[in-house]
Amino acid sequence: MSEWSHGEENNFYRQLPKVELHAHLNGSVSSETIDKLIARKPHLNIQHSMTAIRSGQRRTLDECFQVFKVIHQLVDTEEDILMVAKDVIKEFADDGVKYLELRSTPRAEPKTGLTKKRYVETIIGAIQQCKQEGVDIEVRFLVAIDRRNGSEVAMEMVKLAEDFMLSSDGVVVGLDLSGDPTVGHGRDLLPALQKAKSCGLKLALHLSEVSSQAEESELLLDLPPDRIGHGTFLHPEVGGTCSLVEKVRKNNIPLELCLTSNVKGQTVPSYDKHHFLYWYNLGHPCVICTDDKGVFCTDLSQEYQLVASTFDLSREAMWDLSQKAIGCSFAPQSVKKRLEQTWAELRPQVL
Ligand code: 6MZ
Repeated sequence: MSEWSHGEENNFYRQLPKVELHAHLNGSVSSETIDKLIARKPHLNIQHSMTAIRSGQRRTLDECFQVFKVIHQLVDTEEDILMVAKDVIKEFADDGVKYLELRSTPRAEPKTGLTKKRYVETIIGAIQQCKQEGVDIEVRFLVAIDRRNGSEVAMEMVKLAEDFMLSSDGVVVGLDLSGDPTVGHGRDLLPALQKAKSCGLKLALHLSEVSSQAEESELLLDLPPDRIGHGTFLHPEVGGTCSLVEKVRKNNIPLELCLTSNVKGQTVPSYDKHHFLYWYNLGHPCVICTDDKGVFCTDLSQEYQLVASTFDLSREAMWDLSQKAIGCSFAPQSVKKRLEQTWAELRPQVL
């Protein structure tokens, strides 16, 4: 048990400098921003209960994907995306996040004239505006492939990401593979992912988020990806295999772990059963992330605090986790070096 009061603990995790590597833009929209979106589109009749899963509530993963569809109805113009992206970036900065990798699925909305290219340009614009306004955070962007959309769209996203990697001043650094894990098969997306890798895009892939994905994970781990989202069912204790674990360990592929999301989405039965412990005990790189801070009503400080209290980890161990996340990011060496300096300057004498 911690000898600190709840308030002191809270403060420590807010002030802890943090790295967020797994945040879906439309899943990260706060209730304050949802209010502004609802005010812009009252005719949709959308209420907060439809866009967020509150404390103590649980949903099936399928129901979580319905929530994203509701949010997508609210975010369908350039103005919406700009506002949402700026608000999300500022909220992460307010929570002590010093480096953020945002990911989002480019969407075309014929009704409003939005194109996939403008979608990405608008997010890059939001990142640049935050920088100009002096928001204390470094932000990079991953173009997301929704597995539901199949191989052709996946290839289109790779092309889009490649173009932006060359033209965005280093803001676009890679690709995310996400979406409903029960839909489609990674085998069909391999050519697109291989192409992405060969042109220098980093790959952060959702793997084994549900138990039926072992065969797909075997295949995709041979790429190999640069990071793994969730990886809930990779290890043998939950129906994965030693071969999967070996592949992850051999290439030292960091895992992005999102406790609240996994428990609220019911892919993990309770916090103490979270696979964080399995990988942490192996000394494997684990990065604590939020996934969808708006939908799951959390923030990164809360996730750190949750890991510390669930697994009884010291402040020193938690500081170490946050610092090691720098090395798992897709930032260039110069940025990593600067972040290391920030961590060194902010480290309290006594933890
Ligand atoms: C898989 C997820 C996800 O892209 O519109 N997404 N994919 N597993 C999850 N676990 C809960 N959470 C979010 O943000 C919303 C989209 O991110 C993906 C889904 O494709 C969702 O539609 P963007 O910004």
